[in-house]
Amino acid sequence: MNGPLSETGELREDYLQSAAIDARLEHIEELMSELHDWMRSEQVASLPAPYRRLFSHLIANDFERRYAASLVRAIHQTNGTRDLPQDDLYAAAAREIDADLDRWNEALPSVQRRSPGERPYVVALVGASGAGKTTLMYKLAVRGVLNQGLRVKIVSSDTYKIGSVEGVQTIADILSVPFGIAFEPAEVEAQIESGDTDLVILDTAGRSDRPSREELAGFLAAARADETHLVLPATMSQRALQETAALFLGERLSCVSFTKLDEAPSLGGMISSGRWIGLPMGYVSTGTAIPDDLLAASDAPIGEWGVRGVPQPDHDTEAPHV
Ligand SMILES: Nc1nc2c(ncn2[C@@H]2O[C@H](COP(=O)(O)OP(=O)(O)OP(=O)(O)O)[C@@H](O)[C@H]2O)c(=O)[nH]1
Ligand SMILES: [Mg+2]
Repeated sequence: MNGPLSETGELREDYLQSAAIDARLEHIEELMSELHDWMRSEQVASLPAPYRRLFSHLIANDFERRYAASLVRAIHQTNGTRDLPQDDLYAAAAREIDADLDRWNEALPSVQRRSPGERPYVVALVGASGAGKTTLMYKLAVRGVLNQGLRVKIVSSDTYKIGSVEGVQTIADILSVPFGIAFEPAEVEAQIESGDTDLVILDTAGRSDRPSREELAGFLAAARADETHLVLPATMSQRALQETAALFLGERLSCVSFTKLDEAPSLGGMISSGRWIGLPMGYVSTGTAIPDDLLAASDAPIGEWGVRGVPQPDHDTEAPHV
């Protein structure tokens, strides 16, 4: 039988599989042809084969092509005609990426205990819907309590989603940290000032339409945060990351923290868009375990992960997840 339909009139499984393979092959052919053009336009085509392979590898890992080419050319310039094995080339690329990265100096270790009546240190989290802001808030809260011995309060201004307030209350109870809800910007200051706390972490709603962004600006103005993190998932494409980041760049942002590195098929998009966004990298989140799956970007081998992939998290499976 040659047609796509089986005797019962359904699409044949083998037909579907071969159609999928054809589509994949077509995509690979397109990519190869683009790669060839890019190598020529980015002056990579004339480099020795191992460098061209490194370029292809970086492109396959979603690095922006100009950046991938500049990395490869820089490594070639440093090493001249020396024939480096692939492993050394990958290590050199990782070093080059790390040297390019601007990383935020984690402030939590230097947050002082506040005297009575003194305003706490405020960290605000903004960003894409579902990015992992609320999860990051919980992780930072536990980190502040356990690692720094701080009195931490979590404050949420996300009152839109059904169950979000109850959700924060439940987790705050489990983590034994006080929490507050701000329905209006005017309530933010009261939530920050009330209680003897050293550190307040403010979570916001991940809505990015214009009225919501204006409302967010109101919350941020009221919070007068010491640091404001733009939170974005590393699973987004470079283009989506940049488009989403652009919506928030009008705010006074301190850094960009990336989440879901464990689920990202590659980190080239995250690293390349991070350079485009132009903010230092704050934290990176590598899973849902609280607070284990969180690293200050300055402690994370981002270059290595960008070139060789993120290792699967190896944490205590008993750690709480949300
Ligand atoms: N795999 C993985 N999942 C994560 C990570 N961070 C958060 N998540 C999950 O992503 C989902 C969304 O996380 P939230 O923290 O609710 O995201 P949010 O930014 O607060 O979302 P909104 O409030 O809807 O804007 C949840 O299921 C989290 O468990 C991470 O680093 N890795
Ligand atoms: Mg949330």
